[in-house]
Amino acid sequence: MAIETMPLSGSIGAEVKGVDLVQLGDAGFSGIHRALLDHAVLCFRDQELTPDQQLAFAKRWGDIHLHPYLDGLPDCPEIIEIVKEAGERNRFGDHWHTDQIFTPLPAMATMLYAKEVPAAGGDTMFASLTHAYDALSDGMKELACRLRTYNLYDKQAPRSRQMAAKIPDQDKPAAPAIHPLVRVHPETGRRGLYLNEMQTTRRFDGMTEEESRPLIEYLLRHATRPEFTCRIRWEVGTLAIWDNRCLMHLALDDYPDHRRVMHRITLKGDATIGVDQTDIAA
Ligand SMILES: O=C(O)CCC(=O)C(=O)O
Ligand SMILES: [Fe+2]
Repeated sequence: MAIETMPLSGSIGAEVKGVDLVQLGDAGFSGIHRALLDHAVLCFRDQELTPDQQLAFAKRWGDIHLHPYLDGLPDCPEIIEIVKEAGERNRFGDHWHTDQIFTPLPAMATMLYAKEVPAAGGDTMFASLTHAYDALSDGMKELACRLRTYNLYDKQAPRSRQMAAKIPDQDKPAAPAIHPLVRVHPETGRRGLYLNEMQTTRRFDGMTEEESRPLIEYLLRHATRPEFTCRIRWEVGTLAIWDNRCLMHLALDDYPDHRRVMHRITLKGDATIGVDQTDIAA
């Protein structure tokens, strides 16, 4: 079923019009699924969802991914409540990243539902890793296709009081995850860069941090060029879903005096697939 979408920028993102996620039929859902593959991030305005209804919508996409290090709501553990109080910094997701790259099976998609937002500020930004890959030179594409990243969650990173309290075993070290630097999207077949800022993507596999830093920093600068991005301005009742397999995102920390509360669900993903080494120049 064709659904009505309004693009958020020239590269990625769309607002979906006229959909009530509680009433959505199967044809409507498959239109939304198609739209996510086309736009990488979708938002829906004015949704009224209880935690159970948000969870029911999430389950239409597949199994729920439980965060390895963060606790969920006591009566709905699949939902993580992201809270920033007035007077605190927002530290959750305040750097360019794709969710759970630090696990062997990173989340396929993330869904955020806005419960309480400032009148202005607290937007989320997105950057297309597919467009970023496509815009590289052939030489850089070939090099990138041969590299793998070493990713590690930083349990000690600065966090707001509420978010730090959701990490139970802060002293137990996290396990690293290795992924291809160029990931093939399992549904579209398109290639994209796949990395986070260096607080998670520490280095290339088999190289030192010092050796890796110049190229990681270049690729991040390249991938976050304004023309590869879009931005969601939240209202209470906005629900967004994004595809972690082909974009990065960043939560803006520009509303120091306000509270913001979001309900977040992540969806299970597959093992990452790199470019077949015999196929690199394709
Ligand atoms: O709060 C936000 O806007 C996004 C936070 C984030 O990075 C996430 O939910 O994965
Ligand atoms: Fe995130």
